[in-house]
Amino acid sequence: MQRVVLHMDMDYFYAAIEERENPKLRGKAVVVCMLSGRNELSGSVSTCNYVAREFGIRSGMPCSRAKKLNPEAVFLPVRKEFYTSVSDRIMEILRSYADPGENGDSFEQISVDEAFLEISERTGGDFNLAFEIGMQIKREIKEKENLTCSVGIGPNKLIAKMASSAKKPDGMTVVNPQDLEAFLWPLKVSKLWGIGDVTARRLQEMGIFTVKDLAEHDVIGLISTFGKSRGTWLKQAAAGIDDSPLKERGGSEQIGRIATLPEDTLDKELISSLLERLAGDVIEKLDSRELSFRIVTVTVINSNFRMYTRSRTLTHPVSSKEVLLRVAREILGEFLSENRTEFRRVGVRVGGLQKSKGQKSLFDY
Ligand code: DCP
Ligand code: MG
Ligand code: MG
Repeated sequence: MQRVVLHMDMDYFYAAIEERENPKLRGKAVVVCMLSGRNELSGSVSTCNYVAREFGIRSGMPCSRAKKLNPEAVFLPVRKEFYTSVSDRIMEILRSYADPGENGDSFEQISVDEAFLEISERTGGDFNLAFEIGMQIKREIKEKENLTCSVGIGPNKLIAKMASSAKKPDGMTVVNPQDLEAFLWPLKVSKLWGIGDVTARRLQEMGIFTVKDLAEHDVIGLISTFGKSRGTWLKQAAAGIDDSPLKERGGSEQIGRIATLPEDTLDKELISSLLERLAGDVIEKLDSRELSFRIVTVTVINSNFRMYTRSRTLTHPVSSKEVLLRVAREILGEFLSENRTEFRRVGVRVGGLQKSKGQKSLFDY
């Protein structure tokens, strides 16, 4: 069956959320800044809306430079947690459009605002149906979150990813297998997903400027410059070939809290009560995002500032404070039995996060 992959990327994501939250910002240049805290505008630009982009403002540039480019722009500080909660809801919407896929191989979130969906089964390889699914996704995100996104559809991840950035904002680009070359070949090699500045420069030195140039280049020449695997990859990518599967991310994100004890101590009760408070905070955060955890990690820093960390992995994801506390106390007990130096700080964090399905504790199983 013909494979169909969809890639979605939100438009000017952080700035779009800020615009949505404050309609007075509409029409103005909005710049979201990662402030370093030293002084006003000492950080870098996280992102900006399309009005700001017309002034040449871009992600990554110093905020002070952005201010020079457009003194009238509205500068806002990053609210990462808030954006992440919006992102989580969008990802849930997207996930519902992906093939059923059992092994986490039909949905892959690759950043806070983008994801791949395998839709080969749902569409039966039909790109017109894929287009309809893309439109539905855009409609649902618009309705539920009042935000726009751009969608790319292609026979693999490489093409889907490049298609979604072909038309932005609020774009939709479908690249049929038979249109592959027409889509890819006129592009500059630097536009090929996976080619960075260094590779692009080296290719240019070899006289390779467009993807077509790359596709027509002798593979042996590429291999001798870039090595076997990279050389073959370049040749294949230029032909629009990519067999890589989707991989559900194992939730590398962690949520944790750490705090200093009222005094350096080895008193189990004292340490436990702080641990309980921290665990409560962690659970609150998890609840607000409807997440369960599978990994519990406890960290202690003793009065000599040595740090000890130990984790436990549960058999099922849970969201219960009781379970978190029980496991955290167990680890703490081990640390206490092995250590004679007083503890100064303790922390608890959870990982292996995923959306809760309602279960509250291990005992529900
Ligand atoms: N981001 C960041 N720092 C960067 C790049 C991005 O903090 N150097 C954050 C802010 C973006 C979000 O990640 O809103 C998503 O990144 P994108 O590259 O998808 O950029 P945008 O969504 O902002 O804009 P576009 O419409 O081009 O996708
Ligand atoms: Mg984006
Ligand atoms: Mg993105």
